[in-house]
Amino acid sequence: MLTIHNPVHHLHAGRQEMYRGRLVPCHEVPDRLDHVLAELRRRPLGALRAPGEVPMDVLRRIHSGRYLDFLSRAWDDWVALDPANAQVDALPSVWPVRGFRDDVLPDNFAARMGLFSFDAGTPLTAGTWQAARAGAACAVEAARAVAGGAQRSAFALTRPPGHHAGADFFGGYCFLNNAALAAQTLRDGGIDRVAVLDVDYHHGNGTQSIFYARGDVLTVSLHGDPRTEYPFYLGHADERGSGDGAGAGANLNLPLPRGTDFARWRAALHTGMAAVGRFGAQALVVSLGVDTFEGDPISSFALRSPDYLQVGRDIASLRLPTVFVFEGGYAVAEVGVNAVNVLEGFEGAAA
Ligand code: SP5
Ligand code: ZN
Repeated sequence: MLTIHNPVHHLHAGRQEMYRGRLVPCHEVPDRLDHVLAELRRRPLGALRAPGEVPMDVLRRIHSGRYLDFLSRAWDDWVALDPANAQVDALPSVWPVRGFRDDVLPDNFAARMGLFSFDAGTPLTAGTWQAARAGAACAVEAARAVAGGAQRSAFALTRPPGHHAGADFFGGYCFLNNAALAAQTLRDGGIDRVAVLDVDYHHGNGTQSIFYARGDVLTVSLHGDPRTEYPFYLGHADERGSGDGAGAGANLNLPLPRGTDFARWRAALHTGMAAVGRFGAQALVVSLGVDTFEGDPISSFALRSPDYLQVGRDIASLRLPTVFVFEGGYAVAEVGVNAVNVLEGFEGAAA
């Protein structure tokens, strides 16, 4: 399996996220990716390379122009407010909820930051834009390799993650939606029906919202029940795609309770895979979060390291060209073993 890794991921290194009224150390740290890379070097699965640059018009296939303008300039705007800001991460603190307008772009930086975000857990840092853009390039190149038939599968190994990012907002440690960009690249590469299977612990709200009205991309997510789990406001089972559009039926959420073990999680995986099969997907994007691990510090499922080999074998049984995109997973020391277990299980079964 070809791996495209983000060589500048470490340029995004948030210091603190807001949690229960306090700033606490970020969970989404550069070490995470380095552990996956180290494990891939111990258990090589194929070629490993860095991406080239992704053109802005490719990002515009998924993200709005005004969001990309904001994101690409945000750090400079933040430091222009006060040179001392160069030593501080930018976090939003004000949001336009129901009844406010989002069509007038405020001049005020904090107000613009709130317009383009949904939580205070996602610091924007000096290198966020460069890291996120290079990460998007990983996803796009992995998808191109698969769409063109050069590879049967590929892995976009990047951070910051992407599945919480919408067409015009960041949040949940995510800025650009790498999985959505991969799915769109598969579509633009001539594949008519694409499925996104999101196995991260958290609901892939960004990916769902991006494709919600579309019938050409099926989105399936297995995740902690949003009644108790982040991102809380989306991810319920009755969200089936926009009713009046082509998207009706092209979204499937499989919320699961805290404490879900592998047997129960795997049954939901099979339900999601059956939907991918019924949809007639010709290619698959897997949002590969391993925060379903029993030792994850911010999540509450109970998968164990060897279970991830079986996850990979199960996904391989779909027999689809597949792009894996790295998402969450915060048990830093185990994240490499768990992610590479999925890929190795997949490769072993796909052979
Ligand atoms: C990509 C991804 O997995 N994003 C997850 C974002 C979760 N953000 C909210 C986390 C809440 C942190 N709670 C800290 C609990 C410490 N015991
Ligand atoms: Zn997650």
